[in-house]
Amino acid sequence: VSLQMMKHAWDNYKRYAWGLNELKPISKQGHSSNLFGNIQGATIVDALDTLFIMEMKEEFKEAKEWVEKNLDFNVNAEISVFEVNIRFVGGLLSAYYLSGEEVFRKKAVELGEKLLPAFNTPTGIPWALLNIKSGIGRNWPWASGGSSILAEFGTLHLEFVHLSHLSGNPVFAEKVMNIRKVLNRLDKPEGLYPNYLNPSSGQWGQHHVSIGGLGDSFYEYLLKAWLMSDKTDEDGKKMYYDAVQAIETHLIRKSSGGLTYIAEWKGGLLEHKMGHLTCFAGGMFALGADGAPSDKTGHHIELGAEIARTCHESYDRTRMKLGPEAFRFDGGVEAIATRQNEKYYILRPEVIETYMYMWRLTHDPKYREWGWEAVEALEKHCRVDGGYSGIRDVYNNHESHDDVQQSFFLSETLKYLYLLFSEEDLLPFEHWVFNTEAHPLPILHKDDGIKEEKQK
Ligand code: DMJ
Repeated sequence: VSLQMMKHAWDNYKRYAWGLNELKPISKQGHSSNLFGNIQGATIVDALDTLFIMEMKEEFKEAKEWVEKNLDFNVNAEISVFEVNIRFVGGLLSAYYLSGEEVFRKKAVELGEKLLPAFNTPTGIPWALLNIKSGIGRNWPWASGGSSILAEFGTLHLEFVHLSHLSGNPVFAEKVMNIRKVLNRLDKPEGLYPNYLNPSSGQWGQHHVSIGGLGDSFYEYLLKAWLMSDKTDEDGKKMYYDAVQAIETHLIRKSSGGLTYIAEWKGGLLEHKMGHLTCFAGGMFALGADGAPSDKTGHHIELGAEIARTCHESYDRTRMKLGPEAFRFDGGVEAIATRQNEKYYILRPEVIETYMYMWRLTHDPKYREWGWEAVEALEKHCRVDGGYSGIRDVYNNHESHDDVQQSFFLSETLKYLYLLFSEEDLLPFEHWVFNTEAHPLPILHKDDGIKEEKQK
């Protein structure tokens, strides 16, 4: 089914928005997001590996030809360093590792080089935004005290380590190792990492902590950096398990109805709200269970299962059986959005991602059942003639479509669905880690270097 869904999403993108960043499936035209400046083709690059994995060979070939001929980074564009890294660098790296086609390696390294000026700050903590022509960076105007964002500068590690590995140039890995160093030197309030860090002073901004937006994939990348290093990156490992300990103590709570949730922390006060983005953490806890101190393995799996259940409830308690952007545990509600501007669903993957990890790590059939419910809801409410669209209010009787087919729908949501219903020898966890945009990167095995030496 996810293959049919991918075909529908891809064919319509191709028909109405080919070469542009995303598709507007209702108005049947291109959608340009300013996250990518005027770099084009986000959907193509984001979808390459999904096409490959689903064996959509013709489509993969067309996509590759587009990349060869048209993907151009010599543009005067201000881009989001984070978004371009996770979608474009990540997408190109995966396409290279899966297909072995040199063009993807070349483009990934070329783009990586364009991103380097973002690190020209007094601390080496990169800017959020970068003009890739002039090399001038700055931060989001809304960010506390001119800060960079934890989930943005903390979500470069996996891709940059691979860029060094593939280019032979250590500079990429050095840049991200320095971020670690800066973080390790800082005092952390209650062992937690605030979402804001000023790249000039090296001081935290507002003490807001989140495992959802602004924080999320920083934690994910600590764990995955350790896994991707074939469990040699002890520093990443320690930072991850220490962070989870602090998160459990200060952020994880149980509702009176028995649902475990992860709250947000604002200078010591809890906001009892959980974002759809936060739902990825179920899969993360389960993936990290294996490396947890021996008496904690079962506990981390259990935590993953509880978050999966809570997020499933957030879907089940809506009219459309699709989860809202954020749901609350206060004012007499549990796992329900109460504010109008938190009731939308934009084809996000995090809940399905967690089902996929939980399925692979526990084989409890309920995760496939829950995934199936999501497929049915997507088909019923998000599928339109011209592709798939997000929904403005998942509690409503009637769909009000937002008219955007997000590129992560093809790279993540559909890929995780496909993996949820596939055999486990497809991208096994022993050999692959997924970047935060679901792009698989190979684990760099300890003996790889030795093998390569021998081959020579
Ligand atoms: C994706 O770009 C990535 O998963 C990112 O980590 C968070 N936001 C979207 C999907 O919701």
